[in-house]
Amino acid sequence: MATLNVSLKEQLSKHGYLIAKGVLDDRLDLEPVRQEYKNVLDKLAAEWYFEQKINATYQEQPLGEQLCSILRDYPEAPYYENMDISLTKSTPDSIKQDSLMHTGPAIFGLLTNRRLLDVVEQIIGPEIYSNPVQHVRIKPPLKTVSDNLRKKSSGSGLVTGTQWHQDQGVITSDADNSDILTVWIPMTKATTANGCLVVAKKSHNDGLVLHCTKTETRPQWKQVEIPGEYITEEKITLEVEPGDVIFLTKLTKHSSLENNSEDIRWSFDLRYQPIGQPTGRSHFPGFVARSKKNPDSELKDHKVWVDLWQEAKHKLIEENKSEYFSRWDPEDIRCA
Ligand SMILES: O=C(O)CCC(=O)C(=O)O
Ligand SMILES: [Fe+2]
Repeated sequence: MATLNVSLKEQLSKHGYLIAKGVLDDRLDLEPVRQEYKNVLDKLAAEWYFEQKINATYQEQPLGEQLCSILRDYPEAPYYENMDISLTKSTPDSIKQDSLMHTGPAIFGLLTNRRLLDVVEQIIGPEIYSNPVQHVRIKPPLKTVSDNLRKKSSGSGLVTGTQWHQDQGVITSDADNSDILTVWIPMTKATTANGCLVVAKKSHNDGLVLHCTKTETRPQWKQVEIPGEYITEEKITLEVEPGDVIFLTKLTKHSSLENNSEDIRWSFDLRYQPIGQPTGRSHFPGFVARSKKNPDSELKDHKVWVDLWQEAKHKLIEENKSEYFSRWDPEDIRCA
């Protein structure tokens, strides 16, 4: 066990990324999540059908097909905001009462999954905090994405490809010394054709590089982009299968390709860090996922997690705050 500990950590610190094969069990770990998301989309479809935005609920179709059918009728359907596991929105206003996100029990199950945390523990140790920077990315085939949906979601990387960035570049600088680990989980096969992750090999050794706000990017998005000339390293496409997990350091430069396939491409990205360090998203709630020192501090109750997000949302509404922030100056002359 001890040698394995050293080896995963060493591999990650050597290359800036790590693929752990077969960490999760399809039936036990991923299937409940798939079923939960099918219910989420069915519920959204029922609402949109009631509002006469779509011609049918397409409930009998599998999730990928159903999403494409919905987008055919309702090309701007904001499905990604309702399904994300964070407060995400498509308008530049503040978080509102009806701002939605998904916090179902299967997601809490994934965040606290024992098999996943066992591998995370090998990398960051046994005092594990779930960082609230977390997303679901269900990306329809690019050819089914309308111009409006593409523009509306542009920069979020939740609907179309993700621009080159370092994860440290999209958190607040108070967490620059936190050891945040990115954990990327495929729910469908991730291939070059359907928009898998691309990493720049050994790109994590030179600190944080310049990120620029893309002109096309609407100001509500915190997502920014590393200019092409800063990506000098070898680019590696990471094709993986459900059950595999990709780990990235907070400084690894990465992006994802467009989905040029015929079906959806679906992944989660979660973050973990040692307990007690700033998360870089202080207005969102994290929790103790595992603690060998103080097992009683571990969050076990899904309901409490849901309440934490509700409280965070109400606080943001009260303070009339937008979740938007960026550490990068949109006027930076180096970005011209
Ligand atoms: O899956 C993607 O498109 C991007 C994921 C990403 O940027 C991340 O996991 O940090
Ligand atoms: Fe990222």
